[in-house]
Amino acid sequence: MTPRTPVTTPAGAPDTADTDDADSTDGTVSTDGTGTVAEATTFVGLTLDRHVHASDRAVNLARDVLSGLAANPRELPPKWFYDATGGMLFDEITRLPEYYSTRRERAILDDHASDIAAACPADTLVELGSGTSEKTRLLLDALRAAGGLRTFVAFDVDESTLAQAGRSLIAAYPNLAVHAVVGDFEQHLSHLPSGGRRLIAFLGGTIGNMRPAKRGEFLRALREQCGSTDALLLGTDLVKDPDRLVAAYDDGAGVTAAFNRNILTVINRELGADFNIRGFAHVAQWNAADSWIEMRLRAVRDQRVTIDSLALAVDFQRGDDLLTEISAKFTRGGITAELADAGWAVAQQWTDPESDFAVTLATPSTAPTAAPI
Ligand code: AVJ
Repeated sequence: MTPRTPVTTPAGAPDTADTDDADSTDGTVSTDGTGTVAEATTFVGLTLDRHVHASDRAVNLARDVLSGLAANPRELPPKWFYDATGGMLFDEITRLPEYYSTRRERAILDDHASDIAAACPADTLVELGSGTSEKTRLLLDALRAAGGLRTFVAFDVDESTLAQAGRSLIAAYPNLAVHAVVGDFEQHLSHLPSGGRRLIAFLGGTIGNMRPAKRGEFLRALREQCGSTDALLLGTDLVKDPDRLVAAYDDGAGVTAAFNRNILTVINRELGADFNIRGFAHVAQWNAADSWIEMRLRAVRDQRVTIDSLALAVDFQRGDDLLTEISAKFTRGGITAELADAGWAVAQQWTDPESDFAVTLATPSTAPTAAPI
């Protein structure tokens, strides 16, 4: 069973609770300090579930770094960008002139949140990879206006981001139960709180960080978790002029470069490595064949990196690449086809006037299509 930590925050009051060591490992439900057992589904205020603990994090990072550096080509999963600094750098990216996608998606949600709420008047909004939950408010407002909103489930790998977002949300929505779940959406989907009618939002284009086979697996797993009245709201970046795409991932101010290199800082700190971040250049390229942007770190000189926790030394020759992220770009038809393959029927699809970004609302189709053999 999963440790569950009700954070003792009266609705609407400023939250001073410390969530750091508040979880119990025996799986019991803690009390809220008044002697009342807090139920995740009814507790108004902030509840936190941890599926990833600080100790798992080190183990998972070690495993990913070990296999990623042994692979050819070398590769690291982009989820490791997002420590507190990485989250701040990503926030900064969303405000860059070159990085259009956050603004485009927000414009779509601004225009269509009420259509979304009308099509799926959910009592629970679930946001996967919620980050700072900023755009979420547009959806929360629309669902609240539609009448039945009770619970917001924020699902993210980074606990500090979640706790912060959760606190500001309960202050803004005093009658909302905010359920923060620390987890990895590639592993812990089956732990999503169930019950009621759920709108599951996966925004920002984050699905583009997965390769097509992974996306299929993910969408099928999500479909299996969903009942007939649940719906998926999926944000995807669209194919466009490669120059604009590359600029969005290689901005003039160098924020994306700092974001990219931050993955090395995370590994240095958490695995006792000695990456010299100035030894790696930021590279962003459009891969037309696979329809994705690739972000790489390229060794600017020959160098040896040691990783104490792994008892590992890794040699880089000048020009060697480390792939840190793919960010796939879609077509409207491609999105519909991938969803259909995974058992989802598109109910509605919206784009901004420039067709830079798409937001798709999909519902479970009668039966998920079998995975290809
Ligand atoms: C948060 C995954 C949607 O792929 O555009 C931004 C991350 N990487 N700049 C994206 C990112 C470089 C972003 N997502």
